[in-house]
Amino acid sequence: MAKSKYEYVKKFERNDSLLPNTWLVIRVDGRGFHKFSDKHGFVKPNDQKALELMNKCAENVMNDFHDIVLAYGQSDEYSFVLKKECSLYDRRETKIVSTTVSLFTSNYVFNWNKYFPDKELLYPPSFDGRVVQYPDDNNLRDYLSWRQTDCHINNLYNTCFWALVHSGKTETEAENVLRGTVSSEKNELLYSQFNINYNKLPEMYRKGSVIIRQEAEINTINQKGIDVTRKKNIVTVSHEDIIRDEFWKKNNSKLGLKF
Ligand code: DGT
Ligand code: MG
Ligand code: MG
Ligand code: MG
Ligand code: MG
Repeated sequence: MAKSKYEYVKKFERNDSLLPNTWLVIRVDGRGFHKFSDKHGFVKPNDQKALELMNKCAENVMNDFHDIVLAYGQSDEYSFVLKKECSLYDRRETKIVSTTVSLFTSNYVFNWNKYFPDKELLYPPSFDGRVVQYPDDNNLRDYLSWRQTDCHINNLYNTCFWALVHSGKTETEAENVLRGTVSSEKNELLYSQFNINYNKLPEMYRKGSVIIRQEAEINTINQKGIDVTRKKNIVTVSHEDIIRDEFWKKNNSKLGLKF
């Protein structure tokens, strides 16, 4: 086809190819979820259903984008790790980030009613997205450790904060009690004042959610109508510790890592 005289406008597009042979980490994060969680009456500090909805969105993103080898989520955020050799959209940054964010967001809205059948979605939620490139395996692992540590620090603080508030303290008083305290003091406060053993709280709250593909045996019917068992990689959510070696030793070969 002959080119139109308008064709030249394409030359204004920027080349935004990401570096080859680097891990790509896309992080999506709820926009203004402080307000969103308040308006929708999320349980404080952790709303089981809201977190399960986030996990569902991430599972569906992974089922659509096969280059994602691992996802980690906590609070209103999810990180997706794309394998080094990923050639999705010729590694064009805006394509990769924008499709991930929009697929995550549409899933959030699409699945809302399944998780909150009695709660109307009051306004359309949105998520932001970014991509970070990690050439080095250790940096990738440290990135994931950073997010899981963030989950732990925030959850310990928030658990104390809301226990204090629910016991009658004002938010300012609760902040004053917690100011300058270290982890062990927060654990002690929960135990002595509220009889809460922090380590017994649900793992999803303390550690966030990790999604990888696990081999599973699936029973299906083949084209001849015969029952057969097939091995299939299924995206699986767990709440494991991804800071310690154990997780990596177990999953290294699957993920193409060597820790
Ligand atoms: P942003 O990301 O800069 O647009 O602003 P926010 O408001 O989304 O702030 P962010 O992402 O730093 O913090 C997440 C907020 O979402 C935080 O205020 C707590 C809230 N949130 C996340 N998960 C839950 C939950 O399960 N229950 C409740 N009540 N709140 C949650
Ligand atoms: Mg923020
Ligand atoms: Mg947010
Ligand atoms: Mg956040
Ligand atoms: Mg098109």
